Amino acid sequence: MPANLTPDYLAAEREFKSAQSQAEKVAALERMLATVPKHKGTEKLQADLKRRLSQARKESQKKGAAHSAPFYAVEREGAGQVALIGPPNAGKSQLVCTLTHADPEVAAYPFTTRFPTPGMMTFEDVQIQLVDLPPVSPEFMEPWIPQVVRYANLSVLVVDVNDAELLKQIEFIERTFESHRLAPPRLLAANKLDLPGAEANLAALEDLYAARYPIVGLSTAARLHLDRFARACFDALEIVRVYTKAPGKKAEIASPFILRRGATVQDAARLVHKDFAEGLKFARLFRLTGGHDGLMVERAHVVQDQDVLEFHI
Ligand SMILES: Nc1nc2c(ncn2[C@@H]2O[C@H](COP(=O)(O)OP(=O)(O)OP(=O)(O)O)[C@@H](O)[C@H]2O)c(=O)[nH]1
Ligand SMILES: [Mg+2]
Repeated sequence: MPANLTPDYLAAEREFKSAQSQAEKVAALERMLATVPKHKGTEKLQADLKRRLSQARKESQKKGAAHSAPFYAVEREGAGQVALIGPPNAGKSQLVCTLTHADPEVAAYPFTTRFPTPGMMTFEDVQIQLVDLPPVSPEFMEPWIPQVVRYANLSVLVVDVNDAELLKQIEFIERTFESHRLAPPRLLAANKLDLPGAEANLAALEDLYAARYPIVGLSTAARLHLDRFARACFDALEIVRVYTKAPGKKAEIASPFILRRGATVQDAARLVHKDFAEGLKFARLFRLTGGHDGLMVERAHVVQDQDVLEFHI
């Protein structure tokens, strides 16, 4: 092995070794070939890389994969980003079409979706970003999906509750998440509840998986339980809404501040205004839904969803 390989080359070689898919291997080999020092001492290595690259390209074409792995970063917007993961034809795109203004293609055949499509779903007074993704299945998975999942705040598993392959599909997706070291999905959305026999299938699914996931049965087509789905996404994000009010005034309910569950009055103050954060003595706590009227709370007090805070400095 020639001694003068560059750090760029060695990094590309490490990428090759950890490549999970054929497309990732092709991309890594391309980078290795581009970064290998070009001189007499590396001629054998260059020839070897070219041979391996053409081999890897053939393999990736066989599997219908792309030549190199494109990267799709979906910029986060709203209170949280939720990646929709599921087998082909589960209704992921239909869900995004129905709940947001986005318009990904929906079709009765599998592998319709090829690219990520974000859209904003309204839950009460917050916007949650859903990201429609191509399917995950043993036949094929776009190699960039794990990157999008890793970047999202969480993923939701969307399945067709009537699919004969349902349990295999869930197991396959769980294994895929494990092998890519992805945080497991935090919610299971069982779609197509409008079809005959779906309720019984949902009950069976709950028997098997209720201990592992919160499960929401829904029908995108019949617009059934979509509100439950939105609420479940909000809960899974583990965020809380906090409103502010000035003394003697009404609460500012137009746009809540979003905090992580477990955040304190001090964290809320920091988000609202630097002056509140620095000089905060105490806050008065109200509830948007009524109650707690003006209770005095300290900085370390943990806020609850829909708390209304009046800061005193
Ligand atoms: N009966 C019924 N059909 C549905 C429902 N939701 C989606 N579909 C149908 O299921 C098919 C697949 O829907 P898509 O939204 O394209 O599925 P997908 O999960 O995005 O599929 P891929 O992009 O291939 O992964 C379409 O024919 C939809 O009309 C539902 O709630 N009930
Ligand atoms: Mg789709």
